[in-house]
Amino acid sequence: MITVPTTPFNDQKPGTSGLRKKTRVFMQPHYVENFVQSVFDSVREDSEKGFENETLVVGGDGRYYNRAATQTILRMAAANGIGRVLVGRDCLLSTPAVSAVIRRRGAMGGLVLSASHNPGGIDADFGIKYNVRNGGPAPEGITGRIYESSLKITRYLTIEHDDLDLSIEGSQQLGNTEIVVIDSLVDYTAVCEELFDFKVLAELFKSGFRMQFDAMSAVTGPYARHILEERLGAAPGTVINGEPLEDFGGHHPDPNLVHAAELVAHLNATDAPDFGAACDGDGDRNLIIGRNFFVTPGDSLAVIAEHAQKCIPGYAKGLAGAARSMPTSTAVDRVAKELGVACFETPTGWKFFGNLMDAGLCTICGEESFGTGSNHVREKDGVWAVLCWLSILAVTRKSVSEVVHDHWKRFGRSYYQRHDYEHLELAAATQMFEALRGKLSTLNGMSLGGSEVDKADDFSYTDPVDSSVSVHQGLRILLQDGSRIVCRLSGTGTEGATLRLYVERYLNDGGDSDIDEVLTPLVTAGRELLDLKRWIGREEPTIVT
Ligand code: VG1
Ligand code: CO
Repeated sequence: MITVPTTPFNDQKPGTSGLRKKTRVFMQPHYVENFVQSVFDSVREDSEKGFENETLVVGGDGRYYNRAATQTILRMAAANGIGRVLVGRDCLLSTPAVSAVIRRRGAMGGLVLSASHNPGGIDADFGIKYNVRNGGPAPEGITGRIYESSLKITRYLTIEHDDLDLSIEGSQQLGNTEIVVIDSLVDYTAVCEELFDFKVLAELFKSGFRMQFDAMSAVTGPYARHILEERLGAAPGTVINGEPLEDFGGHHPDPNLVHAAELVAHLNATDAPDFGAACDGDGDRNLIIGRNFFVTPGDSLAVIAEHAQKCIPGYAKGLAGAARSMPTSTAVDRVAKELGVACFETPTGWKFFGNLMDAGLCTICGEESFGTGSNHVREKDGVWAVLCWLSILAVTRKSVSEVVHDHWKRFGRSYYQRHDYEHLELAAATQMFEALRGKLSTLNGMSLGGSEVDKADDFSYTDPVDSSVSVHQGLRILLQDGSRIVCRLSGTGTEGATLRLYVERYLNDGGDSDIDEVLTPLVTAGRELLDLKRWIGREEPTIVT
């Protein structure tokens, strides 16, 4: 074992989902080591059994630097006396698969190497996230401790050893630590099989149903090929961009209408398949589309909650509750109400759902950012969402568009959009945001976007399970007609700042109004409230989802 002296970096504070930086930042000497040692130092005290009796899971989305960082982590795990490390073959594990492995193998936690939907490459982004014993992202208490540790670090522990061959499954020794290279697909597939009726889904494909799945040259390629094509009998070629590449083919592995353009074009073509889906870099996000039809993440969550009990065996007993992040549309709230269960509103980021699920308060949850999931793991899960939709389509024998239209007829529709303003100068964005925060208390009663302000606040959340409080989780302006304008600064970017402006208006109109017409008054009001022109010199967003 070698003790390497080091000095702190002052920027290792995990954001919405782990530590994300430019790849070159991670490539600086000691950078990965400092962060990983800070994780080990912070969680050592939580281990009653002692590290030597614990298992750690390591895997990532295959982006540039994934392999090098994995080797560094393995040497450090050995030096820190961790008993066993399970690592995905070729260092690959999707985020939901890491969660599944942690839970099924009783691991103390896992390190996920990914910057999710951010582009990959030496000049793009990298990230590391620590997940805890329940399989979910470390809650704020722990990420806070990791950050504190990183500010005080003076040394890290490693051993001298050549890189291991991680391309073949099996066990090898690294110092006193057992390193087990595992099949990346097995645990995850087993979890899916427990929830879904593979026979019913296979019959759907047998009946001539066609789909296209875009893995965006990221980690879900092998998972989707195995489950959809090999297990469920979808036609070969159903999965496109199925090879995980270090730079995701130069694209953003972000499953939305802009970045999944190839898939969208297929679904809008004359010979379009019945169903289209895509997942992000690390496999936790999903895009769901039908022929010429986009399902918003908020509607997708609501539709899955509506149909889960009837269409998916894993939820045959019904839902214990639902949850969504604050900016996510309220569509799922109406379903929960109809089902007679609670719906929780949490801050942005999956780590807030973990306690609710562990306490049995919620079964299905989601975010507007193309994330949906359930208590089968403790991460959002892209392939799971696809299997949910396949199950709904198999049982109802309706098209994607019909399923959503039926939902709107029954529950009404939350017209919803998120406008992102990317690449902002950090200081200007922060000042703009603070200026709006300062104004919130004066907005009550003001007429805005065709209604009146009912309540304007800076969202704060008290966890119903452990009573921990998270403040400053986004500004929200609630109008009397139920519409909302929400805004927050992104916590996953690696450069400058990104402002997110979310607008929602609920109408019980069958769902066929023009979305731009419905939402424009709210968008305009939001832009004026933020005084965008003054602070950032433009009003048009970089991307609308
Ligand atoms: C974004 C999304 C948030 C999501 C997070 C991580 O965070 O808005 O809903 O949980 O990304 O997703 P932010 O702070 O940039 O708005 V992933 O797929 O990057 O792990
Ligand atoms: Co992701």
